[in-house]
Amino acid sequence: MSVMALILLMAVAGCSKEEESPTATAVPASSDGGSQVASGVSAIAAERGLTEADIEAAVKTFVPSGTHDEYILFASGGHSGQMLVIGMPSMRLLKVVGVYTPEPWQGWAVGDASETSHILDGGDLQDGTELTWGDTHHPALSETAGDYDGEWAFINEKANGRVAVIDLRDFETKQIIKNPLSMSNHGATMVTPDTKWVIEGGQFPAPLDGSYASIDEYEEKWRGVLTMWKFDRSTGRINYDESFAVETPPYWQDLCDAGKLVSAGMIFCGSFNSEMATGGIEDGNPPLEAGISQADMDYLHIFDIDKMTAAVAAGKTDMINGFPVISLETAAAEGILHFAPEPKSPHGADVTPDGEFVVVSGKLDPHVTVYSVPKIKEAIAAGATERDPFGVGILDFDTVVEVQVEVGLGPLHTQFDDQGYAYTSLFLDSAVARWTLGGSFSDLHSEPDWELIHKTPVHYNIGHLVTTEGDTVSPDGKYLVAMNKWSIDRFNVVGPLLPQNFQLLDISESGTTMPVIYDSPIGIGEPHYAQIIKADKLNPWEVYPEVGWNPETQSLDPRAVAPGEEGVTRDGNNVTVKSTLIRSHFTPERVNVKVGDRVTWHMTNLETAFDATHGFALPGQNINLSLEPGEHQTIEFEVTDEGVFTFYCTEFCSALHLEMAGFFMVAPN
Ligand code: K7E
Ligand code: CUA
Repeated sequence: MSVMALILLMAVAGCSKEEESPTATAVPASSDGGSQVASGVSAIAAERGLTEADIEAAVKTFVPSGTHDEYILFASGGHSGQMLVIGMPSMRLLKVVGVYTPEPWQGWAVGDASETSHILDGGDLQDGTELTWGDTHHPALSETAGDYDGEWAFINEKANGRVAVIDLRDFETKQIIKNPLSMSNHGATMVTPDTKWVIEGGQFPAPLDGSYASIDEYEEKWRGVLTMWKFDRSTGRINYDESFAVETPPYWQDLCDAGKLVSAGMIFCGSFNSEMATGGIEDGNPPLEAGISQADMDYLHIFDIDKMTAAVAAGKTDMINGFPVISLETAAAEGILHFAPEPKSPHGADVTPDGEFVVVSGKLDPHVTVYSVPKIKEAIAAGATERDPFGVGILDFDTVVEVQVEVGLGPLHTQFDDQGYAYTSLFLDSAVARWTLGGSFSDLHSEPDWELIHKTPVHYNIGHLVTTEGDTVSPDGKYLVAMNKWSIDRFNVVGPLLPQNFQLLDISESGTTMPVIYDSPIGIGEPHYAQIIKADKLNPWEVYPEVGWNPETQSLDPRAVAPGEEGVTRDGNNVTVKSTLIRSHFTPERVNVKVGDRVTWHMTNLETAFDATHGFALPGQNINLSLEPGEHQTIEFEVTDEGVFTFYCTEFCSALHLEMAGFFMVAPN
């Protein structure tokens, strides 16, 4: 069925734009005014029990074969440790980028032999413990002047406190860094509007040097941390030596957002557990979730980047685990950190596109609290009148809050569009709330400012939500994706572990029209957050720029093998193999080694054709590589067991793909 036919059908059937009309009647099978095409479609619709709203949703999301999606969603892969790349509005999964977990299709960090394994090793614990999974939460796209530039992506890893850099020329992970001070993070990753800094906010406090301290010393010795990673676009890497951290009180720091425009240079992080509860239900204490939720207010953390870098330049840092840290005392004294009270177990802290407001949601408060950045600046200039037990200045709530808007139960995160609306996820209501912004957004909408306009039910238990280019200075406002934690009855049952449900909402119309138009099951981890970029802002390579390209260095590899250079050479126990791959053979096809040899194997894919990827599977050695057109890889491993092993290509690359193989023969020594 074609889009044209569907449009025809809607014209014939007088399709209504009313949303959320699951009870609407199915399209009648016979249509008196229609063409044959339309009646064919209406017959299908009748047979399948589709309503007019269903057909409208289908037409909005259908991307015909051979055409491309308008937007690309970069979603966290949750505890799969990966990052998902999804086309919109079709919601087709385009790629799962290997980040913190080995990914065999991409040859990503499988085994110990490859260079990608060494990138993953960059995130190993200080004692050398290898990590083979991660819990990703918040991807961040690189920005120029506050707008996505399509060059880089960053993503945090909550469970062990890591940050990764992904190059959007080839959608591969290039760097993984382990935080030297913390075993966890959460307000990560966010970037400043120029991507000079990648922000890694913490979550669970602990002594920053990794030592033991009794829980009775929680207030005295356990600490939180905010880490500022300096990103260098010229190298495409985080520069560890120019990075630093700020010590924070042992409250549980949560989501962060970087200021932009009027708030550029500021960082806002929510927190909970100002109570400094430490649990101990087994000793008769209130359980953690009750202890943490006692106080009416927690603290929005407000950081000043210029004051941080001035303190670092002035040498006002301590070295902890070899990493410069601005102490809590210095942060408080120099005004690097201020607090603003925030109500009832806050979660999200989101800066509006003009940078003028920060929207905070308390999970146990039906309101969102909107802070005014100019008022925060004035209050800081006037001097804080109160201080927390660690000496951090607390700004007066009523002085810095612009307004509170009642939106519904369990508000978590907020996103923005181009019509002057904000969208807040309501976990307990299982809904997306649309409400109006004031200030510079007032003229964009026709309704009164700061007012709830509409709620669309979602299915179910929404966590984050994300709008098209919603974190930039100029959101597009076309689509919203509700990232729902539970899917319950929405899909075929696939056993007791259910997929999450990304629901696509059309937010292009104003007022109360905001229908769900697609359900997309996510059967890999629990994605928390995502960002959506206009697809034409991305400029990825179709093939590597030159034959012999090393994706780890993003340059021509001096070890690349040219046709005619193939062969096996031996120097004592060191065997060097030089291979080329092209449809449909490996050269050489016979590699003879002995037990105890150390093998260095250079492999160059000579292909320059779009999509002509070859794989390299070597049984017995836990090796699988993906060599994309032009790619060079070098692997190194030791041979411990005799036998004959047939290596083969793992990508069905040609009619004679099954013949693309060779023999790795290990003789006894
Ligand atoms: Cu799941 Cu952003 Cu980690 Cu909220 S966080 S849902
Ligand atoms: Cu190369 Cu299959």
